[in-house]
Parts: sequence; C-alpha cells; structure tokens
Amino acid sequence: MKITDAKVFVGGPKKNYVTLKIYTDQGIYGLGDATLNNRETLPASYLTDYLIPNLIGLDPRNSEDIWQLFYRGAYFRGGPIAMAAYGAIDMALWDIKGKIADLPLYQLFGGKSRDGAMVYAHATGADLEDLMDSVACYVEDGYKAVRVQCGIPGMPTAGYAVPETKGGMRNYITDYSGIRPSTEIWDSGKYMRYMPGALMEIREKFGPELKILHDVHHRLTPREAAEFAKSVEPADLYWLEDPTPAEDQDALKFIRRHSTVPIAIGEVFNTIWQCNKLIEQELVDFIRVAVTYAGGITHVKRIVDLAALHHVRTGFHGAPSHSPLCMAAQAHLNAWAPNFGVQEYLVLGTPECDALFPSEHLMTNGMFYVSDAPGLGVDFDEAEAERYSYEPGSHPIVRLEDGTLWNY
Ligand code: KDG
Ligand code: MG
Repeated sequence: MKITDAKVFVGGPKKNYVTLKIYTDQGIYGLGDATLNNRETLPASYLTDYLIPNLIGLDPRNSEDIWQLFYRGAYFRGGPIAMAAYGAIDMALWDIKGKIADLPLYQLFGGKSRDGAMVYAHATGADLEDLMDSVACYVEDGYKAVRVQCGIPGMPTAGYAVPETKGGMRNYITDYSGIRPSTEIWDSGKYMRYMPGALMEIREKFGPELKILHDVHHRLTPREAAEFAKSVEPADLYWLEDPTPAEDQDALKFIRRHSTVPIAIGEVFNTIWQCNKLIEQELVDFIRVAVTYAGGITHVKRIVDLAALHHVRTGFHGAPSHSPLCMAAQAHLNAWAPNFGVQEYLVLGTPECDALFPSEHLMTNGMFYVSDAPGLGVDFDEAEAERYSYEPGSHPIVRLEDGTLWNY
C-alpha cells in the first residue's frame, strides 16, 4: 500500500481549520487536523512545502516509522508548528489504519473503558451573576462539569474568556478583525482578592456534585499562584488550570508545597519531553495536551501511558480551534484511556460545521459518545470546503495597567 498524494485545505465556518487529506493507491484516504490557532498558514505550508513531498510513495500503515522519520529526521525538532503538522499526518495515518481494519480507532487502542466520556463546557459572565446564569444553563442541559470565568470588579477590561457585557458571548479564542491583536488590561491583585470568594459562591449555589474548573491562563507568579491555590481550596475545584506560565516547571513544586488543589496543565505543550518530569514527579493531576498540538495519536498515547503510571488523568484541550477531526481522535483516546479524566468540549456542532465534517459522534447530556464508524469516524466534504477561505485573526495580548506586557 502506498501514499499517492495529500492535500491541505484551510478554512471553515468562522474558523481557519487546517485539514489534511492523505490519498492511497487502494482508494482509502485518511484525514487529520493541523489547526494551530491564529498561526494556521504555518503548519499548512510546512505540510505542502516539505512533509507531503516526503510522504508520497511511503506505506501509510507504518505510522510509527513515519512519525520518527519526521520528528527524529528533523535536526531542529519539535515546536508547535511542526508538531501540529506531524499531528495531522499521524491522525490521518491512524484513520487509514482503522479503515483498513474496518474498526473504530478505540478498538485498535484496546477497546472501550467506558461508554461515554464526561465533557466540560465553558460558562462565562461579565460579572458573577451573569456567570451563575451561564452555569445554570449548562447544568440544565445535563453537564456535570463546567469551567467558570467571570469579570473582576475594577478590572479595566473584561479579562480572559469573559464578555464585555452581561449575557454577551465572548469570542475569546480569536478576533477575526485582522492579525493585529487587541489589548486586555490585567491586575493580579484584583483577581486574587475577588475570585476565591466568587468560586465559593458558585459552589454554594450549585452544591457539592457539580465539577467546577477554573483557568488562570498562566497569569500568576509562583508565589501568587500558591497563595491563590490555597485560598480556593474550600470551593473544592475539580481543577485549577495553568496557574503559572508553562515554561517555569519548578513553580508547580512551589504550588504543591502549599496546596492540595488539583492542577491541570499542558495545553501549550507539544512533546512528552515538556511534561515527563512534571508527570513523573506527580506535580500535576491532569495533563491537557491536544492530539493536534502534540504530534498526533502516536505521541499523545505515549503521554497518556506515562501519565497512567503516576495517577495523572487526561483532560485534553478542546478549545473551539480544534476541528472535529482532532476532537474525534481525542474521543477515541478518551473511550480507551484507563486514566481518562474529562474532555474540554465547546459546541462545534453548528449545521455548517456538521456539513463540512459529517460524523455520527454524539454529544448529549454533558457526555461524548464515540461512533463505531471505522477510523476516526469523521468525513470531510470538499465541495463544502470551497465555501471557506483563510481569515486572518488574533488573540488579544495582555498588559498591566502601567503598560508592561503580561501573559495572555
Ligand atoms: O488559542 C488559545 C486557546 O486555545 C486557549 O485560550 C484556550 O485556555 C484555553 C482553554 O483552556 O481552552
Ligand atoms: Mg486553558
């Protein structure tokens, strides 16, 4: 069996999905997602300019060797752009493998450990009252886990993942008005004084069963994060995410010394070598890598296996920038992983998105049920894809009130 061709498509309904399609001489094709949020054209050109010409003629069944060829074969290894491109190739090769075997991918990993995978939604509000309304909607829809973010009194701008006005939606992942970012103003003191009480009010209102998650989005220093983690303990969080910038791994030791709050990190990691020490030293409770950003199923499965040895559960990144192909790859891993924790899931299922990526996967009642279709179980409609093209966009940047640049 040989790879005969591969194509890259960029675009989607209000998203710049980067979709890879690998064709073989047996008529079977595989699909993968290389969407690197706000830098989408870069993995796309790495794929077309370098990786695809090197794929033609290879046997698609040798997905391990092909992964090694691209990763080890590159002297300058890793990084988010390359890993997203390898991630798409690897996903597509697993898709082909599943189609050859006529089995859904979870069967190739070892079968199902559970029927449905718990997902968490993003509740958000301009203020606490607004956030409570948003949480209540998700609870009513059957969600068992909800991430909560709200505006902080006195903060000059709305803040991470928070709308400017009550009842508003915040397109916090990307602003498609151009590649120049808008600016948010941040004040850690105001946040640290307000948020622990707000989390406690949410716990009191929704009771002990709701799994409450909160994302600090890398904005505190290690000392502040340790103080914050200690102060949110009474709210009994399911996890506290990215309390400090991801580069400083010793920060997590400091947080652990002061608090038992469960810590989730890893959405910006792209290799096992960025998280093996954290996992082995049991400094985190949930690992948040994404199949796209961390080199595909082959590499992420290694991270999951290592995590399982150290009581670290999965909580794969599921921001709306991941296409249904990445979410399907993660759903198959979620169905199998003995150490599954939770899956971040934002409603992708608009009619336009479903038309572009038809599938039988099912999200209902706060649970994701993986389909039994062979491979990833997601198709790609090329005629639909012609409706879309690349739209430049950006995340905001963050500054302190005196103008100092801070972490988004
Ligand atoms: O592109 C950035 C987003 O993926 C990030 O802001 C989302 O932190 C995030 C999350 O937890 O989903
Ligand atoms: Mg996050």
